[in-house]
Amino acid sequence: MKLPILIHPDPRLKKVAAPVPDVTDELRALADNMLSTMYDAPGIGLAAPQVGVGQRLIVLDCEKGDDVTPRPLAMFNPEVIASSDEMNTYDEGCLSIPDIYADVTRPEAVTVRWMDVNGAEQEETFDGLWATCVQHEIDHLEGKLFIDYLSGLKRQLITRKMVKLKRDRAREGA
Ligand code: K1U
Ligand code: ZN
Repeated sequence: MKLPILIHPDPRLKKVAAPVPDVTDELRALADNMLSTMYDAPGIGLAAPQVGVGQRLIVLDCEKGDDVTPRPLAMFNPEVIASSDEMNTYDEGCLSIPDIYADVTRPEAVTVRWMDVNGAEQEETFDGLWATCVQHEIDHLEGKLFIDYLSGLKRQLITRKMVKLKRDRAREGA
């Protein structure tokens, strides 16, 4: 099932999400629906607050291209437990801030610990786009957006554009 994605500004995107005590069937279904929503968008990641759910769940698949095997991952309570000193800059986007891209600098590699859909603890080191994306998604769980790394002026301009986009979409739907 495809879920509606919240567009910035929205107070639900600014809240710190709550830890998941255990993985229930309901949360497994939510993870499945988030993956369908992400692939359909299309995107390479999605965090539960973006679909209005204030729980610590993210999904991602950064295997881009036609000839690659998909690698859908759902992470409950993901935590960065180590970061590289080396940094990487990527032109990031966000499904909650459509058609806006900006350079964000983050650690090039991160080790993440999380609980999988079976409730088992997992740990893996990610680099490249996977590292960028998993950090972007974990930021969503802290109520942080990639535009929070930009200057106040750029953030203000982008926020104004999004307010207009939401107004136009509401008018189209009316
Ligand atoms: O969190 C989100 O809103 C999803 C976001 C993830 C992300 C993208 C780029 C850098 C860091 C995190 C997106 O997926 S935006 C769409 C996008 O980047 C994309 C869409 C189709 C193919 C490839 C990329
Ligand atoms: Zn995002």
